[in-house]
This record gives sequence, structure tokens and C-alpha cells, in this order.
Amino acid sequence: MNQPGGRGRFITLEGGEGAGKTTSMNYLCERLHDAGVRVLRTREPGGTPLGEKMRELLLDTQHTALHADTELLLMFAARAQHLHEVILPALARGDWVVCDRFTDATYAYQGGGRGIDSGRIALLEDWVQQGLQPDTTLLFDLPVAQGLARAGRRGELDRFEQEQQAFFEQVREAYLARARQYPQRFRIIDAGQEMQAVQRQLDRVIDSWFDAAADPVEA
Ligand code: T5A
Repeated sequence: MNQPGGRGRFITLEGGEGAGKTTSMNYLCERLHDAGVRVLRTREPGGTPLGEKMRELLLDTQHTALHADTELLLMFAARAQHLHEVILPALARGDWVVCDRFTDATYAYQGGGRGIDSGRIALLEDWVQQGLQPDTTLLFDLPVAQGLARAGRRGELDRFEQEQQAFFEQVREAYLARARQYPQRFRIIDAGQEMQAVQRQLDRVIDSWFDAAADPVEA
């Protein structure tokens, strides 16, 4: 499936808390691997040794004084390192990159949730990404209360998970607005369904990639 000399496919997974991205990522990467695709699996914030340190700072519940601008800049600092050290080299090798969260999360959490103007986020996005966008973004959408209940069952909450329900409603609305703005790139997955039903939705998306690869006109 990997095309020698061709750029790999860049796939991102997005959604609110407890949406099931990590669970679905295991399934997605396994299916791609079984089909002979070289897959690089990664996440944000994080994905590099330096980025993982920034992730610790961002999720630490002790950092109650972290300003929204600092939070935004740390997200993009980690992203810049991640792009140069991991994502761009992998795509150039022809590998497929599957990333748990990327810049749509910044528009949803720092934009929708914290209220930072999207124009400021776009400035950083242009600077750091130089035009790079995911080929496909899977948005795992479900009612906020259902996601928080799932996340809560895992035990200790991180700095974001400690926010109020209203924050996550704004995050969800911002994600759905992004999906409406970029309908070609986004695939909305109904994440409120039971696991097998979610996997059937993923199967349809994966099959569409393989069909497109088999048909050079579509690819
Ligand atoms: N962030 C990130 C920003 O603010 N800006 C940014 O730019 C970026 C990149 C960490 C935080 O960083 C913020 C957003 C986040 O708050 P994260 O680690 O991806 O990012 O955050 P989480 O959403 O908290 O990721 P989680 O791993 O916690 O949630 P997942 O991956 O969506 O959910 P998952 O798979 O762990 O599932 C949660 C639970 O639900 C069950 C699972 O078994 C698990 O117990 N589950 C289901 N149960 C029933 N039915 C299903 N269909 C289920 N699917 C999963």
C-alpha cells in the first residue's frame, strides 16, 4: 500500500474527552498494518521526547495559573518539534501517519473552550505547518456527558478533564464547526455507539482509502 517515492497519508483522530480515540486507534492501526501499510502511530501534545515533557506540563493539575496564551504556545511548540522530528520525515518516506489529535484540537480547546480568537491560532498554524494539513480527520463525536462519564471511569482527571461541562460543550461545537468548514477532510464517527458499531463505521472509511488507492483516478 505504501507508494515508493510518494508522500504517505496523514490521518488525525479528534474528539472530546472519552470519545474512544485511543481505543479506535488500536483498531485502525491494526487494520492498516494487516493490509501491508507502514504506519507511524503518534499523538499530540507529545510524540517526541521534548513534546512529551511539554505534555506533562500541560496536563499537570498543579498548573492552575497556566495562561491560555501560554497553553496555546506550548501546544504549537510541541507541534513544531513533532512535525520536524517525526511527522514530516515519516510522510516523506511514504509511511502513513496516524496522529491522536492535531491542530483541530487547538481550534476546539484553545479556540472554542478558552475563547482565543481563531485568527491568532491560524497565524501559528501557518507559521508552524507551512500549509501541511491532514488528508483525513476522523472526528469522534458523542454527547459531552457520555464522554465525561467514560473518561471519569478511568480514575484521576488531568488538567483539561477537570474543566466544567460548559467548556466541553464549546469544544464539541467548535469541532463540529470545523467539520462543517472542511467537509472534504472530515469524517464524523458516531462515537456514542457501542464499540463494534464504531468499528463498522471505521471499516467504511478504511475501505474508501483502499478503493481510492486501487483506482489511480480516485487516489
Ligand atoms: N489538547 C490537545 C488541547 O487542548 N489542544 C491541543 O492542541 C491538543 C493536541 C490531552 C488533552 O490535550 C488537549 C485535549 C485533551 O484534553 P488526549 O490524551 O488525547 O489529549 O485526551 P483525551 O481525550 O483525554 O484522550 P483519552 O485517551 O483520555 O480519550 P480517548 O482516547 O478519546 O478515549 P479512550 O479510547 O481512552 O476511551 C475512554 C474510555 O471509554 C471506553 C474505553 O474503554 C475507555 O475506558 N470506550 C467505550 N466504551 C463504550 N463504548 C465505546 N464505543 C467506547 N469506546 C471507548
